[in-house]
Amino acid sequence: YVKYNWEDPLDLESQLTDEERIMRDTARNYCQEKLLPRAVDAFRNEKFDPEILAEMGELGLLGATIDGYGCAGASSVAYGLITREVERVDSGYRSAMSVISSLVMHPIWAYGTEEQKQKYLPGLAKGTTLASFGLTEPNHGSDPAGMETTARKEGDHYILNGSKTWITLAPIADMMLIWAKNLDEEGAPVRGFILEKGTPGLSTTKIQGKFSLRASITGQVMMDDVRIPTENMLPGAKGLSGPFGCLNNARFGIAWGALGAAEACLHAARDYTLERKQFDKPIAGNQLIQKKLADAHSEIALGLQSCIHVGRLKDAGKAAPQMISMMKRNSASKSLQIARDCRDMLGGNGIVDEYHVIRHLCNLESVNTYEGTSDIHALILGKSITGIQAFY
Ligand code: TGC
Ligand code: FAD
Repeated sequence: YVKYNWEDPLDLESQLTDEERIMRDTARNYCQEKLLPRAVDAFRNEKFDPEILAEMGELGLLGATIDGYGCAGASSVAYGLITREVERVDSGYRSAMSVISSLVMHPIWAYGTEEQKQKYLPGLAKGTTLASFGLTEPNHGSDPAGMETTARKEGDHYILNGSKTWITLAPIADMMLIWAKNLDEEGAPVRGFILEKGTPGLSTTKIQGKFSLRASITGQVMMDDVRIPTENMLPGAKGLSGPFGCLNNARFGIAWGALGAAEACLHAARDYTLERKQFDKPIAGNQLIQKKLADAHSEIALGLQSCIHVGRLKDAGKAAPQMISMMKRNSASKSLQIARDCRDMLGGNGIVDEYHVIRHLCNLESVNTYEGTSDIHALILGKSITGIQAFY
């Protein structure tokens, strides 16, 4: 037998390519040296520093799976490893990079014209163009099919009307990918439209009072007769499969990322319980503590192993969206439970931000909700198991 390595229990390391290891190490060094020192202040004071995206862009961490246009052309597993490192520091930073990489760059690359790719992808890859993805509306979160935002054609322009809410980066975005029903096509299918900051009729507000993802700015978007050139529509996406196709990538990244946050909590709890003495011995020497550590350690290892498996299938064109629903749901809900258990092991100190665990716990509440709530992903799986849809 080989010696057991508690920090890499199922030997993930040996399953990575050299290129993936290099990208992971680049991301880890950056995140630990440059991001971690800013995280507590950013969360405490609700500060999002846009410079972070430019720094990530410089290291090739944005749109990493795209080939060309200034992007790294890396594997899905490399993308997952990056999100794991970023979220090990803070889910809010991972959220910003997920939105840019999976929810804006991916659809432009997958559904856009060559002109749209040339115009937008290089700036997004550098992190000098900030962008948002607008699907959710005040009356339609889990059921985007009911969206009320519309586009209608007038000459060589589309006119957009409606509103979006809970949109990551919206108040500081230079451009937005807005999903709207196109009234000029039969059945008014959902289409993706690129809106640029400063277009008359387009406005944003910041959502105040968040107790979660405070290091990431979130906003509302209002569209009142926003006129955009017809060439700003993405021609390759028609219907909800367009935004859901982007969500497959973002949810895959979240599945890895949430486990990164859980790992940070586990490491903090291990360090703390080895150090902290009660009843004349380290609390890590108690069975109840060791069970909590063992449960967290096992769930993280099993979760990461599933993520790498689905990542390999994804790159081979053999992944079903339901696999990604399973991964996103499992990682988010298990990581949330792990964060709660780790917070408990830190006692009173567990609620203080300098120990980081409470920040991860608060963030993971959002991670469990956005990109499809835990229960919505259960219903996606339930539909596949039974053949019966239970959404309505
Ligand atoms: P349904 O009738 O099942 O499907 C409509 C059309 O979409 C296709 N489709 C997919 N295509 C690709 N990938 C997937 N995962 C797909 N799921 C469905 C489907 O084949 C169909 O295509 P077509 O051509 O036949 O029309 O859709 P439904 O209206 O019954 O809805 C089902 C439901 C509830 C599962 C879905 O609406 C859903 O996933 N709801 C959750 C909403 C959500 O995830 N919103 C995310 C907003 S973005 C965000 O949260 C960003 S957070 C910031 C960050 O990431 O950090
Ligand atoms: P609802 O859909 O109203 O759900 C409320 C509750 O009802 C949940 O528990 C849900 O599981 C349950 N529920 C709903 N329908 C059913 C059903 N049929 N059966 C059983 N239970 C059901 N969206 C974007 O488009 N872009 C973004 O960048 C973005 N960023 C976000 C950032 C943050 C910090 C947050 C919190 C959200 C963000 N979102 C974004 C929105 C996010 O995707 C939605 O919040 C999420 O999809 C849930 O929608 P909702 O909040 O309207 O909740």
